[in-house]
Amino acid sequence: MLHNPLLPGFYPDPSICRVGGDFYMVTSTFSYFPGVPVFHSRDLVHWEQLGHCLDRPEQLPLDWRYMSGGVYAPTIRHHDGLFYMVTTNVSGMGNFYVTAEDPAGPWSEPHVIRGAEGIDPSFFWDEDGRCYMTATTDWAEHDPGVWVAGIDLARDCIVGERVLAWKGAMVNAWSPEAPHIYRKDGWYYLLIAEGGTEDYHAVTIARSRSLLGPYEGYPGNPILTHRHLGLDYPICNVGHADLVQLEDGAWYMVALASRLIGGYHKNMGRETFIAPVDWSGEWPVVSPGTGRVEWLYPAPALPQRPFPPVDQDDFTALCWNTLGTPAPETFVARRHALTLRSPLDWLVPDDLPRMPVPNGCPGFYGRRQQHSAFAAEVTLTAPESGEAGFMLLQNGFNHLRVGVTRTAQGVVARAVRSEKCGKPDYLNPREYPRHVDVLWEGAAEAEVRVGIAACGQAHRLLVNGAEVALADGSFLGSETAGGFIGAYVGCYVSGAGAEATFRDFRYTGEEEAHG
Ligand code: 6LW
Repeated sequence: MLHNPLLPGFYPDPSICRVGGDFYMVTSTFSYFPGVPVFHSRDLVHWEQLGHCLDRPEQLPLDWRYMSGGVYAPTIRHHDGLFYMVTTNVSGMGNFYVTAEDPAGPWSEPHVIRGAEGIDPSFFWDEDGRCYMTATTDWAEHDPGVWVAGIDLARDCIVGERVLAWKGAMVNAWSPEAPHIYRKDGWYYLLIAEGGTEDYHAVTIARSRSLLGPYEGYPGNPILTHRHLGLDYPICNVGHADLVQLEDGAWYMVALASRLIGGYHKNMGRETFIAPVDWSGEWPVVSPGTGRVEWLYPAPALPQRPFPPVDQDDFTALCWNTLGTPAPETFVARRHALTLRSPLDWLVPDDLPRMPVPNGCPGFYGRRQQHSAFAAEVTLTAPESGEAGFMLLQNGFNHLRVGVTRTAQGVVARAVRSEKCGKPDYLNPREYPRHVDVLWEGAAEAEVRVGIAACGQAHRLLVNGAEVALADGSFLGSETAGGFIGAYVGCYVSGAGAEATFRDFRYTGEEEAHG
């Protein structure tokens, strides 16, 4: 069966393409590094991560203090033996693309695209081999809508005028974005998202006989939305889709959606889901029979080809990320041991020293929370100075953490709840107040096992396997914390010169059965 979410955890804005019998998918990663994970499947059911498109600092300048900055929606396409990934770095170079012969990498240096505005770029090659680009208009400059134009990939620039292709199905549609173009039965189909990436999110479609339009909306729009299912429906925010056709002609759609946990809380942010599409007629019908994204679907008629499981205790595995583009001296990740050094005290309650954007990650190394019921633990050595510990981080410093420090009285372990008020995305607490509550404090040994476990919104903070504090985790939901990302569990150090070693990481998770 196809189980949703297809990619559980913070994997928003999915884009998919097929090359022969292989499927490839990418998602957005904002201020986490490496950026844009590349996934591979041979049956749409089982997925393995091959690598990242942006795994070198020079490809990905980031400002880690703005966690929902960085890399927005990517698109992956394949043409003439070359893979293309085009995206937007809103913290720096704008719209750019990278290429690779092998999707596992290495991917090229960034090609910044001159003359392209907006976000959510996508490429389309017409039958004559010419390449076109589509993206959102810059809404500060123009009416909200999506544009299309020719692109010269030899000169990395838009050629001719950017034509406003479509403004969306709804009158004064919110956030028309995520455009992709497909060629079918003599038509150019333009798929977009509108309504914004929260509760009103929807997928709509238009078509034209001419690539540059004018595009005419499908009278049956939206072709997919959950906005009419109410705020209690367990899968919400459905939108930002991409379509892929199998060799046997069947169509599927991947899209982002959020799972509600213990009420209207989206702790894991926006995840990747899949649905079958009936495009035997003029217009695609998504999830025929129900018209909404289901937890389970029959698998496509493809040989099932699973992959070996990922070693949970391997700090070099591809699921690990730093917050921001790391400076080499701030972390050393080996198979079963991780050393983190912090360039600064990034957890201070109220006064992050105003500084130029530190190029290093501030001392966080984590992986996504992927289950509504999970347990994660690691053993660490108490740092000589500063703090080291384990953290469940949403964004803007909305986090739960178990930290270890050395004091005059010896090694102290502390369970902390930090909730930021005001604009949640910026990490600089100087501008926005935050509440930091010490939930528990106690003596610890120089080597201590710390962890966080959750079942729904009941979050337990652990020291040496024992629960030392219980906290409601609903403040970690992205709808409360804000921003475009999702919760990470990870190791951290904080405090100029703080250094700690971590080993024996374990993450286990389970989901309630559906269907
Ligand atoms: C993405 C755009 C969006 O680029 O949010 O709200 C941006 N919709 O499609 C980040 O996910």
